[in-house]
Amino acid sequence: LMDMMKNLSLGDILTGLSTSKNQKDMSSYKFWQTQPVPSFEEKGKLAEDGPIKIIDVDRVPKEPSPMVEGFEWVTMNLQDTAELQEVYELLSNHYVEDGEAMFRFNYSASFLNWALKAPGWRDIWHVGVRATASRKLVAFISGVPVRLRVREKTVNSIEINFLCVHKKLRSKRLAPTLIKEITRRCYLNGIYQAIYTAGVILPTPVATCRYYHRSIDWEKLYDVGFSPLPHGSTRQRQIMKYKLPERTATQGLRPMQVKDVDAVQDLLTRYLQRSQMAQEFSKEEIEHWLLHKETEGNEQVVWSYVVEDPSSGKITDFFSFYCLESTVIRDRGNRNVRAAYLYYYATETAFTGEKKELKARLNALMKDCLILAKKAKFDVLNALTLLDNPMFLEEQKFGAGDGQLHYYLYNYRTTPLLGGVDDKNVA
Ligand code: MYA
Repeated sequence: LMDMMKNLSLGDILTGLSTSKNQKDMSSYKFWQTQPVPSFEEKGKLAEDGPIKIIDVDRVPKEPSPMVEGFEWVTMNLQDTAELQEVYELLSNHYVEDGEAMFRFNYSASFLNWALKAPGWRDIWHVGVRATASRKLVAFISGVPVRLRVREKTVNSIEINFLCVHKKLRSKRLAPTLIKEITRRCYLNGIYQAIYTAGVILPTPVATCRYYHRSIDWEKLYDVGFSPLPHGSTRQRQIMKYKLPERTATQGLRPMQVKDVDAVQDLLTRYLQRSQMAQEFSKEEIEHWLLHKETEGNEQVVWSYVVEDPSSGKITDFFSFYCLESTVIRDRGNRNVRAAYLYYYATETAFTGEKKELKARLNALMKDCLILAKKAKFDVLNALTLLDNPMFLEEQKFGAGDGQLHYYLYNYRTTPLLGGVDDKNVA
């Protein structure tokens, strides 16, 4: 979801969170009403958690449904840098934009390589559509397998992402065709559930979060039209407001290394137990998702830091962020907003301290996180209203964005995890 800053208070967000205005009626979702997802009315109420439909694999088609005349299905080979580059180009020109078409996500090829080749990845879940004559890639959808815990049950699922149709082929019902094709490929391979997020309302979110933005280079964000100049403030005052110390303050803070994988897995697993829905990470996944691999041509995508207790040598905290730039559309790609997205974090204080101490610890860690993001030349740090984020968003001068991110489950029923931003509902 692409998002811009808006002057909203956390209170506004809390009250507006679960009411989605302008929601279409179920009968107008011609595609989604045919799919195993809860209707808006049902919202997963009154039923026990579990699959909506039991899939009989023998009845799943062995071949894809026919593609529109002039186009054909392909399985992308992302080991081939030329094909990775094609996916990059499709997305950089046609992927998600904000509502006013000022910015568009510019996921780097290194990012796609990271996100699409997570442990357990298979090329069959990198589905493309090419124009038969020109061979041009015009649409894409992808998935990577995840073990997802929803409340107390673990669901073997796929995380669907990067659904994209070329701008010239929009509104031709290609998106449902892509969704059906990746579903077929999952069913044939023993995966019957999926998780995905979107900025649009579909039947039916299990949770909804809002983006918050913490300016690091306010002047640049203002110049490209990302941040407003609040009424009554001045440029100078805004710059001062977001000034950060030169150096981090937490004792024992250092970049995460391979040797920390076990400790971070243990800490994060315990920390995520506090949320109703979260991924379950293997050691291999912790290493993949949190540690940058120095290889030729691979730009850094993820930054992770741990706090090692100087006396015991124990890892007591960690935090991470990843890089996702956005193109400033009116600049014809000359300028980017270089955004860091707050990713996973955890702290022992959640288990040992009072809420007050947890809040203080998180604020200290996030302040250091901002300092490190600034050092890595980011313009802004983005975070969602999930985990314990509401405990530090305001104190660390994050401002509310104007969009929401909705979380969906496919072929799985559970009562909504909605309920307010300090519910720590999703992770
Ligand atoms: S979210 C990011 C989505 N991508 C973008 O926003 C990029 C820019 N936009 C585009 O490329 C196109 O506009 C897209 C739609 C491709 C989004 N998720 O082909 P159409 C429904 C699901 O005529 P187009 C992400 O990647 C819409 O309500 N459905 O429309 C997660 C309508 O259905 P209905 C969506 O504009 C994706 C139908 O599509 C979305 O040309 C998770 C219209 O189709 C959306 N974001 O193309 C996918 N947007 O008639 C689901 C619109 O019912 C995965 N629609 O209203 C499900 C699990 C599958 C695996 C299961 C395994 C077990």
